[in-house]
Amino acid sequence: MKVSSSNAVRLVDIQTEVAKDVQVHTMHHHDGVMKMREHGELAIQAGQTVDLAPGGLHLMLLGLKKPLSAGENLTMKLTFEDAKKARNTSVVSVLVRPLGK
Ligand SMILES: [Cu+2]
Repeated sequence: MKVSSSNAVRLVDIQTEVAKDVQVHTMHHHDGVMKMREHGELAIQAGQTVDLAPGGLHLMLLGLKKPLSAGENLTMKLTFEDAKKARNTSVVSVLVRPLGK
């Protein structure tokens, strides 16, 4: 999934019906092993496109309410906030991809 914005915004909230929580994660190498950790709020600069995908920055669903299969599409509600604290919500359809692929 690619997220872009014409003005500088922060991704402050992500919601989906199928999970209790959604976090932005980042992958990093540690002693030759790929690990991930929570990235925290995602900041997008004006005109920047951020690519969210396995192997890099990705969205991680926590506390799944039902099993998901790869290839399935999920609806997510993303809330962005700009420097003036104005909020903007967009609903996106996201493709489920297998972990670690
Ligand atoms: Cu993750």
